[in-house]
Amino acid sequence: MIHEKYYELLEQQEKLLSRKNEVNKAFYNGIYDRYQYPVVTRHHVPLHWKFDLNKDTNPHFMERLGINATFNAGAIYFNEEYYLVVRTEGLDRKSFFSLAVSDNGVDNFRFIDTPITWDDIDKEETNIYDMRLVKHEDGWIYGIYCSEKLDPEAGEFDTSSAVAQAGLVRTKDLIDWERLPNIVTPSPQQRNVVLHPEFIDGKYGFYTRPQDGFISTGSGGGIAFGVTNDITNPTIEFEEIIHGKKYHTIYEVKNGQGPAPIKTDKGWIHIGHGVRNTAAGLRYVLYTFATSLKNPSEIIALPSGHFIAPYDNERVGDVSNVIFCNGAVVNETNDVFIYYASSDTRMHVAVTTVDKLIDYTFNTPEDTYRSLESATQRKQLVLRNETLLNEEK
Ligand code: M1P
Repeated sequence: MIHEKYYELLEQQEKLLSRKNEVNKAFYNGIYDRYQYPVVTRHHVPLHWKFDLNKDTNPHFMERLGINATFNAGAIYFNEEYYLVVRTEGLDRKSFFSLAVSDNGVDNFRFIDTPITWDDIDKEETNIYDMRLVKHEDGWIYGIYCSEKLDPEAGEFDTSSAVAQAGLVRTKDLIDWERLPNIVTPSPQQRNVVLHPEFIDGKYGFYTRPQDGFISTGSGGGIAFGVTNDITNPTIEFEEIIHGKKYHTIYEVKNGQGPAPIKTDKGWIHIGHGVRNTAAGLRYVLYTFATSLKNPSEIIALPSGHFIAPYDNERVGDVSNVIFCNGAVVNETNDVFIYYASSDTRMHVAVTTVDKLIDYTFNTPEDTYRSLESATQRKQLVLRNETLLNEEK
């Protein structure tokens, strides 16, 4: 017999799931709209994923397998619906992937089916997270995720040193997934590996993020590009850094490719994250750049500063002061839905258009890398505007 509390909680949850999400009018930058509410939180996870509904075995209706957070979702626009593959973190700290879908991309996201699983080909793999979904021109939808295990070199009493690698899966329908071998690269560790959606001279192209350590990137830390011939046994022999970390920028400590780049008439538009250190710890923000249509490893535009940074309540969570994005989709009317997580806790959406993304990426001034030059850059804007204002008087 199902516990009566289930129906009470279900009614409450339905109010959350069906709540309309409006543009947040208090925020304006002309570049994208923010929305009033997060699009997916741990409260969106179905009750029967957390509770044993049976009154005989769960008389107090306790959560048996609680959920801690829902964040860093991969995204895809598929069959005219907006799908997220959500990093869903249980109270046991293990992340797993689950599918949530909405018909408008900004509200009414619902978890469907069951948590995603596939053949367990690597018994050392402990944690899995941050999937990038890519519909490749070969016809498959690929997912690349971070596959984490205890560092085999860790000393006897070291129970926290970990190794991150790029796990690879593919699917045709988002329901059945085939696990392929991890992507092998020259770097000892990898995170933020993303498949380019098109063949590059007949090869599969990847954005990678070589790193020496699990958190500290050491001699790595930039966004790199490399190729492989065989996606079913993927080895990238050579990775070339195309956008490295740099002193006194938003990506001073490290950076990483976000979702797969978006193809436009002017170039591929990328959304990445940049990390800098502060007295309060690492700060993660998003930025954009563009690569050439002829050569997706050649940067042709790089606006200064951040594109999306933690705002209001987004600042606080399990890992505060973090905005992270590994999912963005474009629909048939060229609206761009950027799914970003705040503070490793919940998912939000920012909505813009392909035209606005191009305008922002190609027309925002570049970083001058020095304060006085930055002041001069702004002074020129002020003077041009003052001339215009005087002319219109
Ligand atoms: O906690 C912030 C982010 O840290 C890592 O990102 P990166 O590899 O760029 O440092 C990831 O663990 C990511 O999941 C997390 O959101």
